[in-house]
Amino acid sequence: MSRTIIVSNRLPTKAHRTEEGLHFTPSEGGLATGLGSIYRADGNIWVGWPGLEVEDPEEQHAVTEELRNDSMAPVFLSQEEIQNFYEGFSNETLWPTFHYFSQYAVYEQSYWEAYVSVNEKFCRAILALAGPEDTIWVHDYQLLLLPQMLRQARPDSSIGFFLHIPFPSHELIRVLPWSKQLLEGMLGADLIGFHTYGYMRHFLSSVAQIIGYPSQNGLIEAGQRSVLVDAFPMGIDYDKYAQVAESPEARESEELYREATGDARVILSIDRLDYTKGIAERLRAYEQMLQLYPEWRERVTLLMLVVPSRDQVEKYKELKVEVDELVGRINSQYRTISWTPIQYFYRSFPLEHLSGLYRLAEVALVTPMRDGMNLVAKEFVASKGDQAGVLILSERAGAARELSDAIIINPTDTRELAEAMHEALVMPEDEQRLRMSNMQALVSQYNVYQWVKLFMDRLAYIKIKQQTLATE
Ligand code: GDG
Repeated sequence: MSRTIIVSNRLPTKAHRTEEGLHFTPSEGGLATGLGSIYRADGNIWVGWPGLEVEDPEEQHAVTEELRNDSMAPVFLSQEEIQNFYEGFSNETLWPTFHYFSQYAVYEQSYWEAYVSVNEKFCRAILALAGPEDTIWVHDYQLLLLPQMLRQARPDSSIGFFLHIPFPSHELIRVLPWSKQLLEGMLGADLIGFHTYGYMRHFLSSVAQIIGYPSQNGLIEAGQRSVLVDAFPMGIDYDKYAQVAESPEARESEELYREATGDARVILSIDRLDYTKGIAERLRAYEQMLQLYPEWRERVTLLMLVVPSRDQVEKYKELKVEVDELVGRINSQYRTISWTPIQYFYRSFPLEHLSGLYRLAEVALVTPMRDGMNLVAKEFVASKGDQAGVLILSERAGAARELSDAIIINPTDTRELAEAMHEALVMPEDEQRLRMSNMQALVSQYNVYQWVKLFMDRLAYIKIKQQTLATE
């Protein structure tokens, strides 16, 4: 029987060590939801790191047993691997490079070696579980070498790869000392998916210029094999977000925050702490809006939720300080006895609270410098029901390719962003509803289940196509 093996750096469940022993909490991430229906089906399995350092073989055994009951298999990483492979090569080399922040990238041989060896570790774990008939779907930038490693061991297996972050221009890729190995690693897959056609074109041009493989209509002639490249914009579980938004818990939390913000109109901003998300630039634009349009002072509040992330990496520590200072300065400069310009939270919220905030906000600011897709934009749209609301969206988020009814801005242009906030606040309700319902139609149709289906169908298609090409 053929099965599907999903592989990602993190499992959709996180293990925690407490005084009472090990605890497991499920992740509510989009990927976990979208693939939930697949990996829990007969015999399928999800392979990844459980998010905790576990060295003791007995404890490893306990974790493995616990996860097995939920169709998951752990790959354990040592402290050194977490530092060099995950925080190092993945988050200090690849992440900045792929998001056009090359100036932040660290080129460190020991990081690279750890990256190779952890990809090999994943490969061994998969080979121990998967048979030649099984379909393997590898996810994201932490595992770029894995498709080729798997291919060498299993020449005929069906292997898919999806990149969740942007794929940049080949001018950035060629700066990486290991660019050729990374591209060859990806080319081990039969199907390589990106969020947008733009990323796909950059990848094809990198492969042509750096490796010399030509392509036609997304089909690369990679030596003896053909590899298909295509765009699959990831969606969300639309119905889940729409339903949670109607729940009593979400309404209650909306009321709670409304009491705190009083009569002020609410602009919402939600991101992981990351320099790619444009958080500092957004704060400067908000300040500019208060200067350009003083009539909004005391009448608008920026509700900014920043979720802690990668706090061991230097650049993230620096960004935290910058954001804290900016919020402090703007609040102290403009606040009055009865009004705080920015309500800033540095923590993560339960889904129902997030949903309450999506309901409350009249404007959502999604203004990353670069973002593979950005699911917050889509979740805001899904949570609005028949309410009005305006999305301000960066042209450099993958989501902008689909959500053309948002106000699309250049996130480095603080003046344009300040003007967009004003435009959103005065937009007539009819226009808001029209734009919102257009976006809702799109986000509900191209949901995460559709995304999984399209990818899997395309993977099946290329396997058949390869056979016909081989017999021609
Ligand atoms: C990567 C790519 C691409 C946020 N705060 C809380 C919370 N969240 C949830 C959101 C959303 C998710 O986290 C963030 O997803 P994004 O897509 O916005 O961004 P990344 O984490 O950077 O994801 C990105 C994505 O992969 C998928 O391919 O879109 O471009 O960078 O779902 O709702 N969830 C809860 N509490 C919070 O406080 N429960």
